[in-house]
Amino acid sequence: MDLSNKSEEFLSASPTGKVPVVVVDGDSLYESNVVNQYLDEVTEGSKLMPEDPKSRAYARIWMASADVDFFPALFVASVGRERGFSEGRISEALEKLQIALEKLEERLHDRDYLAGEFSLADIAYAGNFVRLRDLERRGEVHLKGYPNVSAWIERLEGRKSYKAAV
Ligand SMILES: N[C@@H](CCC(=O)N[C@@H](CS)C(=O)NCC(=O)O)C(=O)O
Repeated sequence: MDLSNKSEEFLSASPTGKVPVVVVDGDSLYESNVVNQYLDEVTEGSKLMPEDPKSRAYARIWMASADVDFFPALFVASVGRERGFSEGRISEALEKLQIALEKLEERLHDRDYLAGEFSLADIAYAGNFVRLRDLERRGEVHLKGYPNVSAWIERLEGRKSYKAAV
């Protein structure tokens, strides 16, 4: 999908004009965390949401935070210059990204994955690790300052499914 040149077919399927969107029997499902949960529910095999209700609630809390805190800040910080955003907006996004990384650092100090076991919560972040690594290469984010986050990123990047998807 060329997002700078959206087709009519795509626009009629995606109510927000954004990806991802999945059309099921003519109905559009959108919002990546919602789509991921739907796919997890309708496919066979090991499940990607925890069984325990409290762990599942935490998975949802971190999925929401990926959507509201992490992704918007990372997005503006990573593409801001090429899109002509103001320096003020970009530095505000970098500050918000640091706050999101600090929250992740704290969460991961005594667990390998955000909801304890590997889940859709981790996947909600992993989809943007490529952008985060870009910012690191550009010297705008210093992941070494977040050792728990760094180890978690490497753990996720090392998974066969991550390598196949990215
Ligand atoms: N909260 C939404 C965010 C979707 C989103 O922002 N998608 C971006 C790509 S990462 C997009 O389609 N941008 C195109 C546009 O805004 O025109 C989700 O998780 O699905």
